[in-house]
Amino acid sequence: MTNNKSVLGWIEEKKALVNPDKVVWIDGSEEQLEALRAEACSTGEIIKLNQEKLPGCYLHRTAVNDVARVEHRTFICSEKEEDAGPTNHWMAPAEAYKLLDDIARGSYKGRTMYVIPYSMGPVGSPFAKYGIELTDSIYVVLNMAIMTRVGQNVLDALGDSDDWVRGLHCKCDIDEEKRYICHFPQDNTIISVNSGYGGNVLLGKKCFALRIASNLGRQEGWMAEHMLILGLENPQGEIKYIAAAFPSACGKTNLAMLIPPELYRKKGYKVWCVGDDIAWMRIGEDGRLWAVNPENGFFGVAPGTNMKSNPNALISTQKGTIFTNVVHNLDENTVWWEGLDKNPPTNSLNWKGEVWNADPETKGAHPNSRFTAPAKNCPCISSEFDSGKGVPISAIVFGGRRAKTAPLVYQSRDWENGVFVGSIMASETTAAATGAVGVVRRDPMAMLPFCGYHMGDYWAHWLEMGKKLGDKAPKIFNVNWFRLDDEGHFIWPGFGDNLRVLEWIIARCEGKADAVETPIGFVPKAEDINLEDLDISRDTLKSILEVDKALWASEAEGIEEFYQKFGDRLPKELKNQLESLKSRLK
Ligand code: GTP
Ligand code: SPV
Ligand code: MN
Repeated sequence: MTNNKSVLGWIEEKKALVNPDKVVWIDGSEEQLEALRAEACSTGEIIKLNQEKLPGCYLHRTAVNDVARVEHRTFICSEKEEDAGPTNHWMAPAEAYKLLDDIARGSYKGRTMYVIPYSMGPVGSPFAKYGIELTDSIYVVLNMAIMTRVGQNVLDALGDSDDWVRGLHCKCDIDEEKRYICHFPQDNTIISVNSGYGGNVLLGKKCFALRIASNLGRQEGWMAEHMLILGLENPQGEIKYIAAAFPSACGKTNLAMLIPPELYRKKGYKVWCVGDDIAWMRIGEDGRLWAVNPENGFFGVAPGTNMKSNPNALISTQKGTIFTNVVHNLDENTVWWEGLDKNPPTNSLNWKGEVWNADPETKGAHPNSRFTAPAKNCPCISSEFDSGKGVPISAIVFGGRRAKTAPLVYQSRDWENGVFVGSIMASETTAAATGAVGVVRRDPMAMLPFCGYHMGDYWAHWLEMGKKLGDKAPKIFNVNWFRLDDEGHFIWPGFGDNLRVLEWIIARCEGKADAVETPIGFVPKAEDINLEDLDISRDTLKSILEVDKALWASEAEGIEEFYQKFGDRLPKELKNQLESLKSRLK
Protein backbone atom coordinates (compact mmCIF):
# COMPACT_ATOMS: atom_id res chain seq x y z
CA MET A 1 0.00 0.00 0.00
CA THR A 2 3.01 2.30 0.35
CA ASN A 3 6.68 2.55 -0.58
CA ASN A 4 7.42 4.90 2.29
CA LYS A 5 10.73 3.64 3.68
CA SER A 6 10.26 5.00 7.19
CA VAL A 7 6.87 3.27 7.41
CA LEU A 8 8.02 -0.06 5.97
CA GLY A 9 11.23 -0.07 8.01
CA TRP A 10 9.43 0.59 11.28
CA ILE A 11 6.80 -2.06 10.62
CA GLU A 12 9.49 -4.64 9.81
CA GLU A 13 11.24 -3.80 13.05
CA LYS A 14 8.06 -4.18 15.13
CA LYS A 15 7.07 -7.32 13.25
CA ALA A 16 10.37 -8.91 14.20
CA LEU A 17 9.68 -7.97 17.80
CA VAL A 18 6.08 -9.12 18.25
CA ASN A 19 6.19 -12.03 15.77
CA PRO A 20 2.67 -12.12 14.29
CA ASP A 21 1.33 -15.06 12.24
CA LYS A 22 0.27 -12.62 9.55
CA VAL A 23 0.09 -8.94 8.71
CA VAL A 24 -3.06 -7.23 7.42
CA TRP A 25 -3.07 -3.64 6.16
CA ILE A 26 -6.27 -1.73 6.78
CA ASP A 27 -7.29 -0.05 3.52
CA GLY A 28 -10.40 1.65 4.86
CA SER A 29 -12.78 -0.27 2.60
CA GLU A 30 -16.20 -1.29 3.87
CA GLU A 31 -15.64 -4.86 2.58
CA GLN A 32 -12.55 -5.29 4.70
CA LEU A 33 -14.19 -3.83 7.80
CA GLU A 34 -17.25 -6.03 7.30
CA ALA A 35 -15.05 -9.14 7.08
CA LEU A 36 -13.31 -8.11 10.29
CA ARG A 37 -16.66 -7.57 12.05
CA ALA A 38 -17.72 -11.07 11.01
CA GLU A 39 -14.45 -12.52 12.27
CA ALA A 40 -14.74 -10.69 15.60
CA CYS A 41 -18.32 -11.96 15.97
CA SER A 42 -17.20 -15.53 15.35
CA THR A 43 -14.73 -15.34 18.25
CA GLY A 44 -17.12 -13.50 20.57
CA GLU A 45 -14.93 -10.36 20.62
CA ILE A 46 -18.00 -8.39 19.55
CA ILE A 47 -21.71 -9.26 19.47
CA LYS A 48 -23.89 -8.27 16.53
CA LEU A 49 -26.92 -6.41 17.84
CA ASN A 50 -30.49 -6.33 16.46
CA GLN A 51 -29.87 -5.07 12.92
CA GLU A 52 -33.39 -3.80 12.46
CA LYS A 53 -33.29 -1.60 15.55
CA LEU A 54 -29.56 -0.88 15.54
CA PRO A 55 -28.15 -1.38 12.02
CA GLY A 56 -24.40 -1.84 11.93
CA CYS A 57 -24.18 -1.83 15.74
CA TYR A 58 -22.14 -4.14 17.95
CA LEU A 59 -21.50 -4.76 21.65
CA HIS A 60 -18.09 -5.34 23.18
CA ARG A 61 -17.07 -6.13 26.76
CA THR A 62 -13.61 -5.32 28.01
CA ALA A 63 -11.85 -7.36 30.66
CA VAL A 64 -13.21 -6.56 34.11
CA ASN A 65 -9.84 -5.11 35.15
CA ASP A 66 -9.64 -2.86 32.10
CA VAL A 67 -12.47 -0.33 32.02
CA ALA A 68 -10.89 3.14 32.06
CA ARG A 69 -7.72 5.09 31.43
CA VAL A 70 -4.91 4.21 33.82
CA GLU A 71 -3.21 7.47 34.72
CA HIS A 72 -0.81 5.84 37.18
CA ARG A 73 0.52 3.62 34.39
CA THR A 74 0.74 6.35 31.75
CA PHE A 75 4.24 7.69 31.15
CA ILE A 76 5.89 10.53 29.30
CA CYS A 77 9.29 9.18 28.32
CA SER A 78 11.11 12.41 27.48
CA GLU A 79 14.92 12.39 27.52
CA LYS A 80 15.01 14.50 30.67
CA GLU A 81 12.75 13.85 33.61
CA GLU A 82 12.25 17.57 34.23
CA ASP A 83 10.69 17.93 30.75
CA ALA A 84 7.81 15.64 31.73
CA GLY A 85 7.16 17.90 34.70
CA PRO A 86 5.64 17.26 38.11
CA THR A 87 2.18 16.28 36.82
CA ASN A 88 3.30 13.39 34.62
CA HIS A 89 4.82 10.01 35.40
CA TRP A 90 8.20 9.70 33.74
CA MET A 91 10.40 6.87 32.62
CA ALA A 92 13.78 7.15 30.91
CA PRO A 93 13.32 6.30 27.21
CA ALA A 94 15.94 3.54 27.13
CA GLU A 95 14.51 1.92 30.23
CA ALA A 96 10.96 2.19 28.90
CA TYR A 97 11.83 0.75 25.49
CA LYS A 98 13.57 -2.19 27.16
CA LEU A 99 10.67 -2.84 29.50
CA LEU A 100 8.09 -2.57 26.70
CA ASP A 101 10.12 -4.66 24.26
CA ASP A 102 10.35 -7.42 26.85
CA ILE A 103 6.59 -7.35 27.34
CA ALA A 104 5.77 -7.05 23.63
CA ARG A 105 8.29 -9.64 22.41
CA GLY A 106 6.50 -12.54 20.75
CA SER A 107 3.14 -11.29 22.01
CA TYR A 108 1.47 -11.46 18.56
CA LYS A 109 2.27 -15.18 18.23
CA GLY A 110 -0.84 -16.88 16.84
CA ARG A 111 -2.33 -13.45 16.18
CA THR A 112 -2.62 -11.03 13.28
CA MET A 113 -0.86 -7.68 13.11
CA TYR A 114 -3.24 -5.06 11.79
CA VAL A 115 -1.57 -2.01 10.26
CA ILE A 116 -3.86 1.02 10.56
CA PRO A 117 -2.83 4.13 8.60
CA TYR A 118 -4.92 6.99 10.01
CA SER A 119 -5.26 10.73 9.89
CA MET A 120 -6.06 13.09 12.72
CA GLY A 121 -7.93 15.88 10.97
CA PRO A 122 -9.38 15.82 7.45
CA VAL A 123 -6.82 14.22 5.11
CA GLY A 124 -4.86 16.92 3.31
CA SER A 125 -5.91 19.70 5.70
CA PRO A 126 -3.14 22.01 6.93
CA PHE A 127 -4.11 20.85 10.43
CA ALA A 128 -3.90 17.13 9.64
CA LYS A 129 -1.28 14.82 11.11
CA TYR A 130 -0.83 11.19 10.20
CA GLY A 131 -0.15 8.08 12.22
CA ILE A 132 0.16 4.35 11.95
CA GLU A 133 -1.12 2.11 14.69
CA LEU A 134 -0.13 -1.54 14.85
CA THR A 135 -2.55 -3.62 16.88
CA ASP A 136 -3.54 -7.23 17.48
CA SER A 137 -7.14 -6.26 18.29
CA ILE A 138 -9.97 -6.18 15.76
CA TYR A 139 -11.93 -4.11 18.29
CA VAL A 140 -9.22 -1.45 18.04
CA VAL A 141 -9.30 -1.57 14.23
CA LEU A 142 -13.08 -1.13 14.17
CA ASN A 143 -12.98 1.70 16.70
CA MET A 144 -10.15 3.49 14.92
CA ALA A 145 -12.14 3.19 11.68
CA ILE A 146 -14.91 5.20 13.38
CA MET A 147 -12.81 7.62 15.45
CA THR A 148 -10.27 8.56 12.77
CA ARG A 149 -9.96 8.70 8.99
CA VAL A 150 -8.37 5.40 8.01
CA GLY A 151 -6.98 3.82 4.88
CA GLN A 152 -5.12 4.13 1.62
CA ASN A 153 -5.72 7.87 1.15
CA VAL A 154 -3.78 8.53 4.37
CA LEU A 155 -0.72 6.74 2.98
CA ASP A 156 -1.14 8.61 -0.28
CA ALA A 157 -1.22 11.92 1.56
CA LEU A 158 1.79 10.93 3.67
CA GLY A 159 3.86 10.04 0.60
CA ASP A 160 7.57 9.60 1.42
CA SER A 161 7.49 11.77 4.50
CA ASP A 162 8.67 10.44 7.83
CA ASP A 163 6.54 12.98 9.68
CA TRP A 164 4.07 10.53 11.20
CA VAL A 165 3.34 9.14 14.64
CA ARG A 166 4.33 5.56 15.40
CA GLY A 167 1.92 3.56 17.55
CA LEU A 168 2.28 0.00 18.77
CA HIS A 169 -0.52 -1.63 20.72
CA CYS A 170 -0.20 -5.14 22.15
CA LYS A 171 -3.10 -6.68 24.04
CA CYS A 172 -0.78 -9.28 25.60
CA ASP A 173 -2.73 -10.87 28.49
CA ILE A 174 -4.52 -7.69 29.68
CA ASP A 175 -2.39 -8.01 32.82
CA GLU A 176 -2.86 -4.86 34.87
CA GLU A 177 0.48 -5.36 36.59
CA LYS A 178 2.17 -5.09 33.20
CA ARG A 179 -0.06 -2.41 31.71
CA TYR A 180 1.88 0.59 30.34
CA ILE A 181 0.87 3.49 28.14
CA CYS A 182 4.12 5.17 27.14
CA HIS A 183 4.82 8.23 25.01
CA PHE A 184 8.19 9.10 23.45
CA PRO A 185 7.85 12.72 22.30
CA GLN A 186 11.35 12.83 20.80
CA ASP A 187 10.51 9.84 18.56
CA ASN A 188 6.82 10.61 17.91
CA THR A 189 6.15 7.15 19.27
CA ILE A 190 3.47 5.59 21.48
CA ILE A 191 3.54 2.08 22.92
CA SER A 192 0.57 0.62 24.79
CA VAL A 193 0.59 -2.88 26.29
CA ASN A 194 -1.81 -5.05 28.29
CA SER A 195 -4.99 -3.05 27.79
CA GLY A 196 -7.95 -3.16 25.43
CA TYR A 197 -9.83 -0.10 26.73
CA GLY A 198 -10.54 3.09 24.74
CA GLY A 199 -8.22 5.88 25.76
CA ASN A 200 -5.42 3.38 26.48
CA VAL A 201 -5.48 1.75 23.05
CA LEU A 202 -7.14 4.00 20.46
CA LEU A 203 -3.78 5.64 20.06
CA GLY A 204 -5.00 8.45 17.81
CA LYS A 205 -7.06 9.89 20.64
CA LYS A 206 -5.51 10.98 23.94
CA CYS A 207 -2.06 9.52 23.24
CA PHE A 208 -1.49 11.19 19.86
CA ALA A 209 -4.04 14.01 19.57
CA LEU A 210 -3.19 15.36 23.04
CA ARG A 211 0.02 14.00 24.60
CA ILE A 212 2.17 13.84 21.45
CA ALA A 213 0.33 16.69 19.69
CA SER A 214 0.74 19.04 22.65
CA ASN A 215 4.49 18.62 22.17
CA LEU A 216 4.20 19.20 18.42
CA GLY A 217 1.98 22.23 19.01
CA ARG A 218 4.50 23.79 21.33
CA GLN A 219 7.32 23.27 18.84
CA GLU A 220 5.29 24.41 15.85
CA GLY A 221 3.29 27.22 17.46
CA TRP A 222 -0.21 25.77 17.77
CA MET A 223 -2.36 24.20 20.50
CA ALA A 224 -3.73 20.69 21.13
CA GLU A 225 -6.49 20.89 23.72
CA HIS A 226 -9.04 18.67 25.50
CA MET A 227 -11.91 20.77 24.17
CA LEU A 228 -15.25 20.45 22.46
CA ILE A 229 -16.00 22.85 19.62
CA LEU A 230 -19.52 24.12 18.94
CA GLY A 231 -21.11 26.71 16.70
CA LEU A 232 -23.94 28.79 18.12
CA GLU A 233 -26.21 30.16 15.40
CA ASN A 234 -28.39 33.15 16.27
CA PRO A 235 -31.75 34.01 14.68
CA GLN A 236 -29.95 36.20 12.11
CA GLY A 237 -28.07 33.10 10.93
CA GLU A 238 -24.68 34.22 12.29
CA ILE A 239 -22.59 31.44 13.81
CA LYS A 240 -20.10 32.06 16.62
CA TYR A 241 -17.76 29.25 17.68
CA ILE A 242 -16.87 28.28 21.23
CA ALA A 243 -14.18 25.85 22.40
CA ALA A 244 -14.63 24.43 25.88
CA ALA A 245 -12.33 22.37 28.10
CA PHE A 246 -13.96 20.25 30.81
CA PRO A 247 -12.29 17.25 32.45
CA SER A 248 -13.30 13.72 31.46
CA ALA A 249 -16.98 12.94 32.04
CA CYS A 250 -17.76 16.58 32.90
CA GLY A 251 -20.06 17.45 30.02
CA LYS A 252 -18.16 18.10 26.76
CA THR A 253 -20.19 15.70 24.62
CA ASN A 254 -23.39 17.05 26.15
CA LEU A 255 -22.56 20.70 25.58
CA ALA A 256 -21.14 20.09 22.09
CA MET A 257 -24.48 18.86 20.74
CA LEU A 258 -27.01 20.54 22.99
CA ILE A 259 -30.53 21.21 21.82
CA PRO A 260 -31.60 24.76 22.68
CA PRO A 261 -34.58 25.16 25.04
CA GLU A 262 -37.88 25.49 23.19
CA LEU A 263 -38.11 29.24 23.50
CA TYR A 264 -34.69 29.61 21.88
CA ARG A 265 -35.55 27.10 19.16
CA LYS A 266 -38.66 29.10 18.33
CA LYS A 267 -36.57 32.24 17.94
CA GLY A 268 -34.22 30.38 15.59
CA TYR A 269 -31.19 29.53 17.74
CA LYS A 270 -29.25 26.44 16.70
CA VAL A 271 -26.18 24.63 17.98
CA TRP A 272 -23.81 22.91 15.55
CA CYS A 273 -21.33 20.31 16.79
CA VAL A 274 -17.79 20.48 15.39
CA GLY A 275 -16.19 18.22 17.99
CA ASP A 276 -16.82 16.76 21.44
CA ASP A 277 -13.40 16.01 22.92
CA ILE A 278 -10.33 17.41 21.18
CA ALA A 279 -9.48 20.69 19.45
CA TRP A 280 -6.37 21.53 17.48
CA MET A 281 -6.06 25.29 17.16
CA ARG A 282 -3.85 27.49 15.00
CA ILE A 283 -3.58 31.17 14.31
CA GLY A 284 -5.08 31.81 10.88
CA GLU A 285 -4.00 34.24 8.21
CA ASP A 286 -6.53 36.71 9.60
CA GLY A 287 -4.81 36.58 13.00
CA ARG A 288 -7.70 34.83 14.70
CA LEU A 289 -7.58 31.43 16.42
CA TRP A 290 -8.99 28.65 14.20
CA ALA A 291 -9.88 25.16 15.40
CA VAL A 292 -10.46 21.73 13.90
CA ASN A 293 -11.65 18.57 15.55
CA PRO A 294 -8.98 16.00 14.62
CA GLU A 295 -11.36 13.10 15.30
CA ASN A 296 -14.00 11.50 13.07
CA GLY A 297 -16.32 10.02 15.71
CA PHE A 298 -17.48 10.26 19.30
CA PHE A 299 -16.22 8.01 22.08
CA GLY A 300 -18.93 9.13 24.47
CA VAL A 301 -20.02 8.25 27.99
CA ALA A 302 -23.19 6.10 27.77
CA PRO A 303 -24.74 6.39 31.28
CA GLY A 304 -26.99 9.42 31.56
CA THR A 305 -27.38 9.76 27.78
CA ASN A 306 -31.09 9.79 26.92
CA MET A 307 -33.64 11.46 24.67
CA LYS A 308 -34.00 14.32 27.11
CA SER A 309 -30.40 14.96 28.21
CA ASN A 310 -28.72 14.49 24.84
CA PRO A 311 -30.97 13.38 21.97
CA ASN A 312 -28.31 14.16 19.36
CA ALA A 313 -25.84 11.81 21.02
CA LEU A 314 -28.46 9.09 21.39
CA ILE A 315 -29.50 9.41 17.73
CA SER A 316 -25.82 9.28 16.75
CA THR A 317 -25.61 5.81 18.34
CA GLN A 318 -28.49 4.24 16.42
CA LYS A 319 -26.37 2.98 13.53
CA GLY A 320 -22.77 1.96 12.86
CA THR A 321 -21.91 2.18 16.56
CA ILE A 322 -19.86 0.02 18.88
CA PHE A 323 -21.08 -0.09 22.48
CA THR A 324 -18.60 -1.00 25.19
CA ASN A 325 -19.50 -2.30 28.67
CA VAL A 326 -23.23 -1.55 28.57
CA VAL A 327 -26.16 -3.86 29.42
CA HIS A 328 -27.19 -6.45 26.82
CA ASN A 329 -30.98 -6.72 26.52
CA LEU A 330 -31.44 -10.35 25.54
CA ASP A 331 -35.12 -10.14 24.56
CA GLU A 332 -34.49 -7.50 21.93
CA ASN A 333 -30.75 -7.98 21.36
CA THR A 334 -30.27 -4.28 22.05
CA VAL A 335 -28.41 -2.28 24.68
CA TRP A 336 -29.28 -0.36 27.83
CA TRP A 337 -27.53 1.75 30.47
CA GLU A 338 -28.44 3.61 33.63
CA GLY A 339 -30.22 6.83 32.74
CA LEU A 340 -31.34 5.68 29.26
CA ASP A 341 -34.95 5.21 30.35
CA LYS A 342 -36.89 3.87 33.30
CA ASN A 343 -37.21 0.34 31.87
CA PRO A 344 -34.10 -1.68 32.65
CA PRO A 345 -34.40 -4.92 30.67
CA THR A 346 -35.50 -7.80 32.85
CA ASN A 347 -33.86 -10.45 30.68
CA SER A 348 -30.36 -9.10 30.40
CA LEU A 349 -26.64 -9.37 31.02
CA ASN A 350 -24.63 -6.71 32.84
CA TRP A 351 -21.45 -5.13 31.48
CA LYS A 352 -19.46 -8.12 32.70
CA GLY A 353 -21.70 -10.52 30.77
CA GLU A 354 -23.31 -11.91 33.95
CA VAL A 355 -27.05 -12.47 34.30
CA TRP A 356 -28.38 -9.14 35.56
CA ASN A 357 -32.13 -9.01 34.86
CA ALA A 358 -32.54 -5.40 36.06
CA ASP A 359 -31.28 -6.22 39.54
CA PRO A 360 -32.00 -3.02 41.50
CA GLU A 361 -29.03 -3.64 43.83
CA THR A 362 -26.32 -3.41 41.18
CA LYS A 363 -25.49 -1.25 38.20
CA GLY A 364 -25.99 -2.94 34.86
CA ALA A 365 -23.67 -0.77 32.75
CA HIS A 366 -20.21 0.28 33.88
CA PRO A 367 -20.19 3.99 34.88
CA ASN A 368 -17.52 4.53 32.20
CA SER A 369 -19.32 2.47 29.56
CA ARG A 370 -19.07 4.15 26.15
CA PHE A 371 -20.36 4.33 22.61
CA THR A 372 -18.15 4.76 19.56
CA ALA A 373 -20.33 6.55 17.00
CA PRO A 374 -19.50 8.09 13.61
CA ALA A 375 -19.60 11.91 13.77
CA LYS A 376 -21.58 12.02 10.55
CA ASN A 377 -24.49 10.33 12.40
CA CYS A 378 -24.98 13.42 14.56
CA PRO A 379 -28.07 15.36 13.48
CA CYS A 380 -26.40 18.67 14.38
CA ILE A 381 -22.95 17.99 12.94
CA SER A 382 -21.50 21.24 11.66
CA SER A 383 -21.16 21.81 7.93
CA GLU A 384 -17.57 22.82 8.79
CA PHE A 385 -16.80 19.46 10.42
CA ASP A 386 -15.00 18.08 7.38
CA SER A 387 -13.60 21.35 6.14
CA GLY A 388 -9.89 21.34 6.66
CA LYS A 389 -9.81 25.08 7.30
CA GLY A 390 -11.39 24.91 10.74
CA VAL A 391 -13.65 27.40 12.50
CA PRO A 392 -12.75 30.74 14.12
CA ILE A 393 -13.04 30.65 17.92
CA SER A 394 -14.73 33.58 19.69
CA ALA A 395 -14.66 32.21 23.24
CA ILE A 396 -12.70 29.65 25.21
CA VAL A 397 -14.56 28.18 28.16
CA PHE A 398 -13.07 26.24 31.05
CA GLY A 399 -15.18 24.30 33.51
CA GLY A 400 -15.26 21.55 36.05
CA ARG A 401 -17.40 19.76 38.59
CA ARG A 402 -17.45 21.83 41.74
CA ALA A 403 -20.16 21.40 44.34
CA LYS A 404 -19.23 24.82 45.74
CA THR A 405 -16.80 27.70 45.13
CA ALA A 406 -16.89 28.16 41.36
CA PRO A 407 -19.85 30.28 40.17
CA LEU A 408 -22.10 29.27 37.28
CA VAL A 409 -20.06 31.45 34.94
CA TYR A 410 -17.42 34.16 35.05
CA GLN A 411 -15.26 35.92 32.52
CA SER A 412 -11.55 36.46 32.92
CA ARG A 413 -10.15 39.99 32.77
CA ASP A 414 -8.00 39.30 29.72
CA TRP A 415 -6.04 36.47 28.06
CA GLU A 416 -3.33 36.38 30.72
CA ASN A 417 -5.89 36.27 33.52
CA GLY A 418 -7.75 33.65 31.44
CA VAL A 419 -4.66 31.45 31.35
CA PHE A 420 -4.56 31.81 35.13
CA VAL A 421 -8.25 30.79 35.31
CA GLY A 422 -7.50 27.69 33.20
CA SER A 423 -4.43 26.83 35.24
CA ILE A 424 -6.34 26.81 38.54
CA MET A 425 -9.22 24.64 37.30
CA ALA A 426 -10.25 21.97 39.74
CA SER A 427 -12.83 19.24 39.41
CA GLU A 428 -14.19 16.20 41.17
CA THR A 429 -12.76 13.01 39.68
CA THR A 430 -15.01 10.71 37.61
CA ALA A 431 -15.12 7.10 36.44
CA ALA A 432 -13.28 7.98 33.21
CA ALA A 433 -10.01 7.09 34.92
CA THR A 434 -9.34 4.37 37.46
CA GLY A 435 -9.10 5.50 41.09
CA ALA A 436 -11.36 7.26 43.57
CA VAL A 437 -14.39 9.14 42.21
CA GLY A 438 -15.60 12.50 43.55
CA VAL A 439 -12.29 13.79 44.91
CA VAL A 440 -11.51 17.42 44.03
CA ARG A 441 -8.21 17.71 42.21
CA ARG A 442 -6.52 20.45 40.21
CA ASP A 443 -6.88 19.74 36.49
CA PRO A 444 -5.41 22.69 34.59
CA MET A 445 -7.19 23.28 31.29
CA ALA A 446 -8.65 19.73 31.74
CA MET A 447 -5.21 18.61 30.54
CA LEU A 448 -3.75 17.13 33.74
CA PRO A 449 -3.72 13.57 32.32
CA PHE A 450 -3.06 14.69 28.73
CA CYS A 451 -0.36 17.35 28.64
CA GLY A 452 2.69 15.62 27.14
CA TYR A 453 5.31 17.91 28.67
CA HIS A 454 6.04 20.17 31.65
CA MET A 455 2.82 21.91 32.66
CA GLY A 456 4.73 25.11 33.48
CA ASP A 457 6.05 25.22 29.92
CA TYR A 458 2.54 24.49 28.68
CA TRP A 459 1.22 27.56 30.49
CA ALA A 460 4.08 29.59 29.04
CA HIS A 461 3.00 28.36 25.59
CA TRP A 462 -0.55 29.54 26.28
CA LEU A 463 0.77 32.97 27.32
CA GLU A 464 2.89 33.06 24.16
CA MET A 465 -0.13 32.25 21.98
CA GLY A 466 -2.01 35.10 23.66
CA LYS A 467 0.76 37.55 22.78
CA LYS A 468 0.62 36.46 19.15
CA LEU A 469 -3.18 36.72 19.05
CA GLY A 470 -3.22 40.17 20.66
CA ASP A 471 -6.62 41.82 20.46
CA LYS A 472 -7.89 39.00 18.20
CA ALA A 473 -7.59 36.52 21.06
CA PRO A 474 -10.77 34.69 22.06
CA LYS A 475 -12.28 35.82 25.36
CA ILE A 476 -11.82 33.33 28.20
CA PHE A 477 -14.57 32.17 30.58
CA ASN A 478 -15.14 29.60 33.30
CA VAL A 479 -18.39 27.70 33.93
CA ASN A 480 -19.65 25.28 36.57
CA TRP A 481 -22.89 23.38 35.88
CA PHE A 482 -22.45 21.27 39.00
CA ARG A 483 -23.19 23.45 42.05
CA LEU A 484 -25.07 21.43 44.67
CA ASP A 485 -27.69 22.50 47.20
CA ASP A 486 -27.67 21.32 50.82
CA GLU A 487 -29.55 18.16 49.85
CA GLY A 488 -26.96 17.30 47.22
CA HIS A 489 -29.08 18.19 44.18
CA PHE A 490 -27.76 20.08 41.19
CA ILE A 491 -29.02 23.67 41.42
CA TRP A 492 -28.59 24.58 37.76
CA PRO A 493 -30.73 22.51 35.32
CA GLY A 494 -27.79 22.09 32.94
CA PHE A 495 -27.81 20.32 29.57
CA GLY A 496 -29.88 22.26 26.98
CA ASP A 497 -30.38 25.12 29.41
CA ASN A 498 -26.64 25.74 29.41
CA LEU A 499 -27.41 27.66 26.23
CA ARG A 500 -28.67 30.49 28.46
CA VAL A 501 -25.12 30.85 29.75
CA LEU A 502 -23.58 30.53 26.29
CA GLU A 503 -25.86 33.36 25.18
CA TRP A 504 -24.32 35.64 27.82
CA ILE A 505 -20.83 34.49 26.87
CA ILE A 506 -21.36 35.36 23.20
CA ALA A 507 -22.99 38.67 24.14
CA ARG A 508 -19.89 39.50 26.21
CA CYS A 509 -17.65 38.65 23.25
CA GLU A 510 -19.68 41.07 21.17
CA GLY A 511 -19.61 43.77 23.84
CA LYS A 512 -23.40 43.52 24.18
CA ALA A 513 -23.82 42.37 27.80
CA ASP A 514 -23.12 43.89 31.14
CA ALA A 515 -21.26 42.29 34.01
CA VAL A 516 -20.37 42.71 37.65
CA GLU A 517 -16.75 42.80 38.65
CA THR A 518 -15.72 40.38 41.42
CA PRO A 519 -12.27 39.45 42.77
CA ILE A 520 -12.08 36.48 40.38
CA GLY A 521 -13.45 38.13 37.25
CA PHE A 522 -16.73 39.32 35.74
CA VAL A 523 -20.02 37.57 36.53
CA PRO A 524 -23.35 38.26 34.82
CA LYS A 525 -25.91 40.50 36.41
CA ALA A 526 -28.59 38.10 37.60
CA GLU A 527 -31.14 39.74 35.29
CA ASP A 528 -28.87 39.14 32.28
CA ILE A 529 -29.30 35.36 32.32
CA ASN A 530 -32.60 34.44 30.70
CA LEU A 531 -34.69 32.31 33.12
CA GLU A 532 -37.90 32.25 31.06
CA ASP A 533 -39.64 28.83 31.20
CA LEU A 534 -37.29 27.68 33.95
CA ASP A 535 -38.25 26.53 37.39
CA ILE A 536 -35.48 28.49 39.09
CA SER A 537 -35.82 31.79 40.91
CA ARG A 538 -33.72 34.92 40.41
CA ASP A 539 -32.48 34.53 44.00
CA THR A 540 -31.36 30.98 43.40
CA LEU A 541 -29.52 32.16 40.29
CA LYS A 542 -27.91 34.90 42.37
CA SER A 543 -26.75 32.30 44.86
CA ILE A 544 -24.84 30.38 42.16
CA LEU A 545 -23.34 33.55 40.69
CA GLU A 546 -21.99 34.59 44.07
CA VAL A 547 -18.24 34.67 44.71
CA ASP A 548 -17.68 33.72 48.33
CA LYS A 549 -14.52 35.52 49.46
CA ALA A 550 -13.81 33.13 52.32
CA LEU A 551 -14.06 30.06 50.07
CA TRP A 552 -11.88 31.77 47.47
CA ALA A 553 -9.29 32.74 50.08
CA SER A 554 -8.85 29.08 50.94
CA GLU A 555 -8.93 28.28 47.22
CA ALA A 556 -6.04 30.73 46.78
CA GLU A 557 -4.07 28.83 49.41
CA GLY A 558 -4.70 25.60 47.51
CA ILE A 559 -3.54 27.25 44.29
CA GLU A 560 -0.39 28.53 45.97
CA GLU A 561 0.43 25.04 47.18
CA PHE A 562 -0.29 23.57 43.73
CA TYR A 563 1.84 26.20 42.00
CA GLN A 564 4.80 25.37 44.24
CA LYS A 565 5.18 22.06 42.42
CA PHE A 566 6.22 23.88 39.27
CA GLY A 567 9.21 25.67 40.77
CA ASP A 568 10.90 28.13 38.46
CA ARG A 569 9.02 26.81 35.45
CA LEU A 570 5.89 28.52 36.73
CA PRO A 571 5.53 31.56 34.46
CA LYS A 572 5.97 34.74 36.50
CA GLU A 573 2.77 36.09 34.93
CA LEU A 574 0.80 33.37 36.71
CA LYS A 575 2.57 34.00 40.00
CA ASN A 576 1.62 37.66 39.66
CA GLN A 577 -1.94 36.72 38.81
CA LEU A 578 -2.18 34.74 42.03
CA GLU A 579 -0.79 37.66 44.03
CA SER A 580 -3.32 40.03 42.44
CA LEU A 581 -6.16 37.63 43.20
CA LYS A 582 -5.07 37.41 46.81
CA SER A 583 -4.96 41.15 47.16
CA ARG A 584 -8.41 41.53 45.56
CA LEU A 585 -9.77 39.01 48.05
CA LYS A 586 -8.56 41.05 51.04
P1 GTP B 1 -15.19 12.46 28.19
O1 GTP B 1 -15.70 11.75 26.99
O2 GTP B 1 -14.78 11.53 29.28
O3 GTP B 1 -14.11 13.44 27.89
O4 GTP B 1 -16.47 13.20 28.88
P2 GTP B 1 -17.31 14.50 28.51
O5 GTP B 1 -16.65 15.71 29.05
O6 GTP B 1 -17.65 14.50 27.07
O7 GTP B 1 -18.65 14.30 29.39
P3 GTP B 1 -20.15 13.98 28.96
O8 GTP B 1 -20.76 15.06 28.13
O9 GTP B 1 -20.19 12.61 28.40
O10 GTP B 1 -20.90 14.00 30.37
C1 GTP B 1 -20.52 13.15 31.42
C2 GTP B 1 -21.57 13.12 32.49
O11 GTP B 1 -21.89 14.43 32.93
C3 GTP B 1 -22.86 12.48 32.04
O12 GTP B 1 -23.29 11.58 33.04
C4 GTP B 1 -23.81 13.63 31.93
O13 GTP B 1 -25.12 13.22 32.22
C5 GTP B 1 -23.29 14.64 32.93
N1 GTP B 1 -23.58 16.03 32.50
C6 GTP B 1 -23.27 16.57 31.30
N2 GTP B 1 -23.70 17.86 31.21
C7 GTP B 1 -24.30 18.13 32.40
C8 GTP B 1 -24.96 19.29 32.92
O14 GTP B 1 -25.08 20.34 32.28
N3 GTP B 1 -25.46 19.19 34.18
C9 GTP B 1 -25.34 18.05 34.91
N4 GTP B 1 -25.84 18.05 36.15
N5 GTP B 1 -24.74 16.93 34.46
C10 GTP B 1 -24.22 16.97 33.21
C1 SPV C 1 -11.69 10.87 28.51
O1 SPV C 1 -11.47 10.11 29.46
O2 SPV C 1 -11.48 12.10 28.56
C2 SPV C 1 -12.27 10.32 27.27
C3 SPV C 1 -12.36 8.87 27.12
O3 SPV C 1 -12.61 11.09 26.37
S1 SPV C 1 -10.81 8.15 26.74
O4 SPV C 1 -10.74 7.98 25.31
O5 SPV C 1 -10.78 6.86 27.41
O6 SPV C 1 -9.74 9.01 27.19
MN1 MN D 1 -12.22 13.26 26.96
